Amino acid sequence: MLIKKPRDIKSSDITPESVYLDRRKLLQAAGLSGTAMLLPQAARPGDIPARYKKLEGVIKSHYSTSREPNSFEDVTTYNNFYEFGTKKSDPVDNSGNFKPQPWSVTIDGEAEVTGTFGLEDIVGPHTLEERIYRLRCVEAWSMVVPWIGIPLGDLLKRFKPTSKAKYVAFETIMRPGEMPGQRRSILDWPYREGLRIDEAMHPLTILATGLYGVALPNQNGAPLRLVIPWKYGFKSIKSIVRISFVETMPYTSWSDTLPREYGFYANVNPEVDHPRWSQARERPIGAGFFAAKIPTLMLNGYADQVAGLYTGMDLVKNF
Ligand SMILES: Nc1nc2c(c(=O)[nH]1)N[C@H]1C(S)=C(S)[C@@H](COP(=O)(O)O)O[C@H]1N2
Ligand SMILES: [Mo]
Repeated sequence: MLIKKPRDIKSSDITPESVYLDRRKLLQAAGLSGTAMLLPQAARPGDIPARYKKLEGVIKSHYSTSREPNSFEDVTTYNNFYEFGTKKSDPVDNSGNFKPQPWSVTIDGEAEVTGTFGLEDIVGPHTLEERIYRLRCVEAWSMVVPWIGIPLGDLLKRFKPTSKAKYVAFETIMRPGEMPGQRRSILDWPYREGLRIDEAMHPLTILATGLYGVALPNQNGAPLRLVIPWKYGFKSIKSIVRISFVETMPYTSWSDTLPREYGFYANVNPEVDHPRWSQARERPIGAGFFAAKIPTLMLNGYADQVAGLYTGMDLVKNF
């Protein structure tokens, strides 16, 4: 199907997520920077073990959904991170020896500024924001997570991409000694992902360094991972060590391994099913396995904000 430009969307098409996103505040946030206030951390459901480092100076973002976040336990014990194994419990069980510090990220390709930078140089100059986003997995489950991070676009602009930079490619660290899944050929390691540059620059796209007020647990992609709220979870690549500005559509782990099942865009779309299951509904984690599924929203509820990126594109072909 073709999706419409935001202004052509009838009120009857407007997704229920818009009810959760305060549109007036969204507009404010889109138009004005620096309007967010420093607010105290609200009390959070679930105990956060003291070993996790608290992140300071975090501001609340107007881009958050007001849906109830999943518990810290849900968010950190039900994960996909194949570097640690393919079961949902493998990442928490097998990532204890992973060392996310010290960390550096290489920025290369079509940009005026390139090089290898320490994590502080990458994230340090930016204000951390809390963004409550729902992560919708391609496997038809979802979770609401209070992420902490920076808008990816703010970071990318510092490296002055050239006019040849049409896409941004990302790579996960290769560390088979600490990542048992990498000792088996589950995927063509390292895990790689990519975005079109306009998707990467969109204000909803963030690089996360934490969740629930603390630094990212290993199983969630420490110390730096992508979160793109309108795309299936697999686009949100974890433990990033390389960001490359490239001219042509980059290799991406899932769509190049199983192109019939996973597309480059991987936009959440209830009308385009996975060849082996429906994408029309999703199971909210935490509600219990037998709880009713909820309808999946076009672009995960962010059609108003991001449909314009795909104007004129056939989203069945470009799934
Ligand atoms: N490097 C890497 N990144 C990854 C994955 C992975 O296996 N390896 N799994 C992806 C998938 S399929 C999902 S749904 C999300 C899950 O993120 P979470 O565990 O923080 O909920 O991570 C994504 N990022
Ligand atoms: Mo996923």
